[in-house]
Amino acid sequence: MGRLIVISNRVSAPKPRSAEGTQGGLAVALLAALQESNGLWFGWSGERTERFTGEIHFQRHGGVTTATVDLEEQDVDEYYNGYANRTLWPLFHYRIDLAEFDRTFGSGYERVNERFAATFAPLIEADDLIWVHDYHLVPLGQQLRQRGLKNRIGFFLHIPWPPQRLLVSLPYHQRLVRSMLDYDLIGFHTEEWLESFHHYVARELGGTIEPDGTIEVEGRRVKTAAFPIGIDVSEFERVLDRPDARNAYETLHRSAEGRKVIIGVDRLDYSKGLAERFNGYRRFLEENPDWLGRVSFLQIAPPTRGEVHTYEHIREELDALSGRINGQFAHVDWVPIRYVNQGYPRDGLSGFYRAADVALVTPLRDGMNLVAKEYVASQDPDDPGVLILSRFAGAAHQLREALLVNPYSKDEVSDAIRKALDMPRAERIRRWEALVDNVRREDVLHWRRTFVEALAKADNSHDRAEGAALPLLE
Ligand code: GDG
Repeated sequence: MGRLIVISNRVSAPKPRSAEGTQGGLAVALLAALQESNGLWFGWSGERTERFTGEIHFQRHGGVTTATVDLEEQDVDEYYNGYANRTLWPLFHYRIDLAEFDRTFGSGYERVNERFAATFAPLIEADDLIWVHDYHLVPLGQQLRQRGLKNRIGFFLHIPWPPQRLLVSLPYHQRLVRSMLDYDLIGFHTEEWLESFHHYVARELGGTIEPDGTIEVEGRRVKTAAFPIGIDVSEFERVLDRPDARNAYETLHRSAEGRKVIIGVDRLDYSKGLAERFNGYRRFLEENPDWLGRVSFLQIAPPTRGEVHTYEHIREELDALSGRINGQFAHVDWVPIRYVNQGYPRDGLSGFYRAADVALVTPLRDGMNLVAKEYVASQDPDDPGVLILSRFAGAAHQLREALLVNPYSKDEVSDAIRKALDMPRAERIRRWEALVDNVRREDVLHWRRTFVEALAKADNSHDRAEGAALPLLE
């Protein structure tokens, strides 16, 4: 087998040992795979340039080469802020009300995908395995084929795949999905997203689906499957012994002054259901006066993608809502919600998870949700906390022993909080053991290995001749 080539919107360069604790599990898993095969990681540098030149910045650390390009302001606006984050992200999270359809976004998206392909194709060798990531780069495989690449190319989607009836509201939806037929393997987190994809292929493209997940459209055969992502469990377990994790644990534990602690950790994004969660907690306080003063909810919500208007709106909404709840219930010596609008280093986060009796992970829709798994991995086996999880997170398919809730229902969230806070230790241990068993078994290495193995085995014997990409219909 040749090298592994990872292509994603942003590249996570290997960090020096001292900063390892700040590297995400996904990056760690991919970097380990890249190291093993002396591989390359391509993507956008995150920098803007006046004119796109295609100049590649190479960096080499610990056996991994990263290669990045700068993008023009207009590229960033149309491809990243536009089509990726204002069209595909909301639509794929079932928020058609927030999706913006603008033809300049679509053309900017295709232009950047072409630019990525043109820049990186010359660096790829014949036996390299290529793994493309996420909704920013859906048509990249097709662009690479058009440059004559016959390698095995796989695509993994980190967010949900929407139902066919929603997806058809995207102008040129067929053009987008047909571009995926140039991959050899397409992966999703769950059977649910896979099923929605199959449904679309059958209904809109007249394709057939074989029992092993191979789809066939107009003679093109592509293997499709679910590969649920996991976390780097051993890293999470190790972190808990580090000073920063211990300090964070102590700080939260001490500040709770004997009260129960509920935690939420989410990027500030409308898909995470934060307003609904706050309202669920408020309902809990209204219905359970015996808990007033005995519980404290810490919501950590670092802002992301600040340039997008919707994010300003959600920020204002949450500021107002947390203020109202505190205004309604707080005493001089107790606030019901601590809403923190900043990020924390990874080690600290683990300590916070460990100190919390309950985690509220209630996205309205989520491809997987790693926070749920991180919380489970950080618990004390003798006295574990309780996970309340949205049934609309991909993770709910694996974490069946969590308290599963409909995140839109204040009543269900309120009842689950009560149940979690009252749950006897024996039940907490029983549920946690089942959860952690899954989190350990299906960890991030398992995810990476199963995807790469499936890609290495994928059939790409059919003609991948130059220019043989399917014609675009629209
Ligand atoms: C996408 C999909 C899918 C959060 N706050 C801090 C912090 N985080 C870290 C968490 C976790 C990560 O960010 C968030 O991952 P999620 O999976 O929960 O959600 P998305 O960012 O939306 O990720 C998702 C994922 O891709 C992987 O495929 O699961 O469905 O939407 O790791 O810990 N990390 C630090 N400080 C913070 O304050 N250090």
